[in-house]
Amino acid sequence: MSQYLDSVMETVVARNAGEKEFHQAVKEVLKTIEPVVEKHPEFIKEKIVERLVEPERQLMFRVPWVDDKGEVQVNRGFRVQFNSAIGPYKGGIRLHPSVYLGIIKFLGFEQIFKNALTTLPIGGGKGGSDFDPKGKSDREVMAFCQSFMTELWRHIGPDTDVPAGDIGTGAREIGYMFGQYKRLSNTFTGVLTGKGLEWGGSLARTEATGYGLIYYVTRMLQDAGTDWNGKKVVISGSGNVAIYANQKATSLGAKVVAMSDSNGYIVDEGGIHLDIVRDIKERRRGRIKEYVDEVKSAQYVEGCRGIWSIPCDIALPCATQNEINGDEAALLVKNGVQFVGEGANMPSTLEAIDTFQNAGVFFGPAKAANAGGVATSALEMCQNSMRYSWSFEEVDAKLQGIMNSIYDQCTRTAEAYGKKGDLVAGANMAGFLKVAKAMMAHGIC
Ligand code: NDP
Ligand code: 2IT
Repeated sequence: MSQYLDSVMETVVARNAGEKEFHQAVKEVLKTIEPVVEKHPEFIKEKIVERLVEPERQLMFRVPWVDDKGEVQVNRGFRVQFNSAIGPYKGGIRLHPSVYLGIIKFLGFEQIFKNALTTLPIGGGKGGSDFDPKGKSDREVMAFCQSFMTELWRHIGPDTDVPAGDIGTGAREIGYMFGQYKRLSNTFTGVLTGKGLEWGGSLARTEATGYGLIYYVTRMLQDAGTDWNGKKVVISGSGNVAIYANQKATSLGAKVVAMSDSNGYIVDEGGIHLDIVRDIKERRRGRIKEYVDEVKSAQYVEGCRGIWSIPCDIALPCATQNEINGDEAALLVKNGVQFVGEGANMPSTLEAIDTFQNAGVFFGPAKAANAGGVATSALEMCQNSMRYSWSFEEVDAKLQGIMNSIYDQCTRTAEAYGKKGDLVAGANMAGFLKVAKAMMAHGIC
């Protein structure tokens, strides 16, 4: 890193004390954009990087609600409106007990560059709460979502900030939040994405992140002269991203042998039966270990991190941040992994990324590889504005076109700045360039 970028990093750490995930996300970007910054001294003069690492607005608020025992619960809500240089703030809402400001800021920061790569006009933002939907009744989830939106609604809008799903926020939560927004604002607008198909949602949004990941990795495979056929794949997580990544990879001839949740992982060497996983996860809201009750030949192992000890050709981390550390990356390499595609946000630590890249593993970074979800959210916004809807095939074809374009941007930008084959640098530099140019055009703001 140049002395200049080093000093920006030092300021970020000092100003955002204790927010280690945010520091990591910023460092990953600053480590790779030096060639672009060198070529554009005007970015330094106008303090583009210093402005980019500072959110435009950060909201933190109280979310009180009443549980089924009649007790009052108090959670904390967040929305970080990070950057609106190329469009309204756009990004999901994470509901997980680990959520604090540092997590929402890392996600919001990543979202800026990811959204820029989609080619669509969306800025970067992220929200969430330390509320845990697991084990809560539908009524409790509704009470929380209504209270959360009772504060949030005044800060968002279809041309201002458009939230969506993320960990713990699926169709049910988006429904309750949308209902409350509609009631408070007395408007029916596309203020959230990931909506139900009956009330403004887009076909293929549910599948989009997982499918998009597979479309992106398909290009990586093609560049290496191969394809999915017969490849052994390990996918962490068993939520929205993991399920549809499995579905698409399997349809292209891959064999997915392992999936996980936060408690442990299942191994089914014959190939995981996705219908059983979907029944457990989507319909029963159960745990992945229930899989072995139905498939006797499969194995369940307690503890989610062991999943990276399973030999595979392709690893797709689709659960959460920092789920692969340097040692786990080294183990994957030792066992022969050739491709890694990040479905989750920042699933690999900085050491893990270095380990993969130094070993010659073809590595697809989250900002590019998982951008299909938010891209299809932007297609949902587009359909809402037109008061129209496209067929599944139309949306899926647009998604494929977008993932191809993202892959091309990553490879071309990497090559143009002397980093041929480095998709991490390519994604960061391409996303940064687009946002930086828009910020330059807008003057100091
Ligand atoms: P879901 O809530 O549907 O699923 C999350 C999965 O990851 C579950 O299997 C969950 O297990 C597991 N998980 C969550 N937190 C942890 C943890 N701390 N340790 C271990 N496992 C964990 O979320 P999504 O599938 O939507 O999101 C998965 C990842 O993909 C996240 O990083 C998200 O930010 C990212 N992403 C999501 C997009 C989307 O459109 N949904 C778009 C782009 C990125 P358990 O059930 O035990 O909690
Ligand atoms: O991390 C992400 O890109 C998402 N959770 C999806 C955001 C969106 O607005 O669809």
